[in-house]
Amino acid sequence: MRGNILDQPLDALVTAANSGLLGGGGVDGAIHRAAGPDLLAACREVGGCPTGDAVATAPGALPLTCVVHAVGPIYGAHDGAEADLLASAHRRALEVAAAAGARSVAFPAISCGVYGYPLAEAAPIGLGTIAAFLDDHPEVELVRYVLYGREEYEAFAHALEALRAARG
Ligand code: AR6
Repeated sequence: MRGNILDQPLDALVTAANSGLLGGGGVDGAIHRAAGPDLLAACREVGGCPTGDAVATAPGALPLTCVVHAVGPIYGAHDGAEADLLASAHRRALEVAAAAGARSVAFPAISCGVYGYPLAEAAPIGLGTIAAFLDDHPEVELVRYVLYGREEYEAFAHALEALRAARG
């Protein structure tokens, strides 16, 4: 759906973090502002997270099971490993959300803002990775992409149609 991820009453919100986990702009800035200083304190305790990985923390002031900090790749900065890193950031985000007990998870378009990943390339990678995870993990009941702008929404809607057609 199109919207602001902060308006989603799901168990876990995924944020598009950097590997220092010290907050930033974009969706991460919005989530940190809404969650308050306890979220940054929880991130400081974790200390960091490599690209392609994710960690769950307590959600600060947000009424969630957890916030999941997923670190996507910077487009063009990983010698061709970008697609694998984007897929693993999604997979790990779902793994740590499920391990924290979340049954519903909201995702932003990881790496598609400051990190420059083209929407048309990122959308099928993210959606395909999530669909494959859900096939094997019935304990996660709902995953929702929350796309901020019209362009993001259209790219993901198009990729979802293609994925549905491919999966029959
Ligand atoms: N709800 C949903 N999506 C949003 C929201 C929101 N409230 N705000 C922005 N977006 P970005 P990245 C979309 O730049 O590319 C940060 O500084 C936005 O339109 O947030 O992974 C981190 O600390 C875009 O489609 O994340 C890192 O340093 C998507 O969220 C770096 O940026 C992701 O854009 C990560 O860059």
